Amino acid sequence: EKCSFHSELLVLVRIKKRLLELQKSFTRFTEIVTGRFSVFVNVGHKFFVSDGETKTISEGGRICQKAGGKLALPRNEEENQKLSGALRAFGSAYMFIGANDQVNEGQFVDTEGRNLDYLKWNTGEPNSYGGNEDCIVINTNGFWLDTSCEKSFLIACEITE
Ligand SMILES: [Ca+2]
Ligand SMILES: [Ca+2]
Repeated sequence: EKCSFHSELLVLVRIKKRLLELQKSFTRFTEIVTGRFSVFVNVGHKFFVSDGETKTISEGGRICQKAGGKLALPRNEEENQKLSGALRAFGSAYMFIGANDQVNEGQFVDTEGRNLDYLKWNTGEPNSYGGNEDCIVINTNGFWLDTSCEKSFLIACEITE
């Protein structure tokens, strides 16, 4: 009798803990949806959000960091398709993604400096045109092009649940 009561109490504590976790993430995503971000695409545990504004990559990075995320970077085909879909929804041609070869020319890394396992270069890219293309944009077909980090393009952030 005593033993059974104890295990039921344990289950109750676990449910309560999970409930609090769910409430926390619900509040967080409500803030995102009702806040500045209008596009909200979910892929697994990842969310791509965008306010539809064009910015330089450094401005974009700051906005994403402030929102508790980082610049969107597709890590697989499914994420890449979702992100190019979001780009099409805005009617823009290109969107910056969170990778660059600013440290070692030709060696593209994410914002934490890690090598990329997934790449989706357009034909003839990266071509480092004019020797000044260290950032990446994705096009509406989901292909990537290296481009100048000084230009302004649509920005999306990724937030991981
Ligand atoms: Ca480059
Ligand atoms: Ca290029």
